[in-house]
Amino acid sequence: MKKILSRALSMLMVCALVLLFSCEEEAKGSLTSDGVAPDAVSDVQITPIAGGARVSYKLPAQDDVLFVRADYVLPSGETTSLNASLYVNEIDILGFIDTEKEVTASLTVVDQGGNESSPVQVSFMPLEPPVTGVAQNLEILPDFGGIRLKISNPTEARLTFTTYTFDENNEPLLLGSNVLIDEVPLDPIFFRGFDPEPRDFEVRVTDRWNNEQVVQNTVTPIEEVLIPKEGFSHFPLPHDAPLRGGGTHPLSNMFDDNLGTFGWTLDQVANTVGFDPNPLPEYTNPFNPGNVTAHLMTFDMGESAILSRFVYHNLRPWHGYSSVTWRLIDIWVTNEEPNAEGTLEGWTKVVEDHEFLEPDDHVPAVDNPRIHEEGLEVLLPPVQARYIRIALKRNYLAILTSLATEIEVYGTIVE
Ligand SMILES: [Ca+2]
Ligand SMILES: [Ca+2]
Repeated sequence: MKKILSRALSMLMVCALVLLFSCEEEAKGSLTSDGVAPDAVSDVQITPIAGGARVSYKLPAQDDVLFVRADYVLPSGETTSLNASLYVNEIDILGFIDTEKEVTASLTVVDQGGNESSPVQVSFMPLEPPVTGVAQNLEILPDFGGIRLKISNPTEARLTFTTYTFDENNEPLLLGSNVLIDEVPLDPIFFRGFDPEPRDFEVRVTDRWNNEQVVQNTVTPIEEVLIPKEGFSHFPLPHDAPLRGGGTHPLSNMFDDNLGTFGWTLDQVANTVGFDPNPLPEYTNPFNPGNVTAHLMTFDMGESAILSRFVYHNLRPWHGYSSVTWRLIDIWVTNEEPNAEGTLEGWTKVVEDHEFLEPDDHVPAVDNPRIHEEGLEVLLPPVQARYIRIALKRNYLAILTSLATEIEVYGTIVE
């Protein structure tokens, strides 16, 4: 790219010099047709690549050559062309899925006057395109209440994954569409809300040329239950956040199944109160600006479970993504009784820096009650645990304090 740019710049400088020295006729002359077609490309080399071929060639010697055009027909039947500037001597012809079918393209040299050389035909057998390999390796796996897609996309091609299930008449029902340009998805792709019964799912993988590969699987979703709140208890540990007002709003209010009651930890105001005086290394002293701090809150769920998700309900329907609504959290879990010193030894951090961010399409007046009533969800890895420890690192205020009306944890209880 740099090379092309610098060559383009030197061309510009030449043009500027030409104009400066009043060689206007020459400058103009190069923009009008000389009526003479350029010679064709020569020394054509074809290297099959994924989904097509790289075609390299030698440009003709004429001074007025502008670009090389490749013309070909895509598998969709669409006729297309691609231009390569005179600063490169190769062109990638892409968009093919069938590795058994020969592709033919023609290369034409075009000059500044629009005169075209005679075309040179090239043909090749494409190698397997990314969409094929990605579809072959894609797995539709059972997950809590649905499925999880396991995707790897080593070539980082831009691919679209459209997921369907089927209704009782076997008509496809769209579950969602995900575009992926990374090697692996940044966030796991889940589709949930199904009973634990065998069900057909289908993922259509398409590339930018609309080549499609279809993956199907019959999957039995894993049963997901709400871990009963009656079994929950606050499990205060050293280093956990102190309660505000001496406990007038105990953290047991966070699992009394009542959105009108809340647990409240002491405010951390202007770096003076509410902090752990002997902080854990994971959540260091906030009196040093820039250091991470957190409000730790620990709960015993009373049951050991394979975890699936955590849900948090904010204080007020109208708060939305503002005020004391949680913004940034870590979640730690352990299946064994936590160590009495309250350190994080023996705990596993299953969620790091989860941020509750307002979605782009969020309509506050409509969605704020939903945030309060339905809660904000965090997906958990399928780890077996009984104790859960939340580290609240930020809310939507400068004051760090936790006011939460309810929490829920889902998963499969291990008897
Ligand atoms: Ca010419
Ligand atoms: Ca409550």
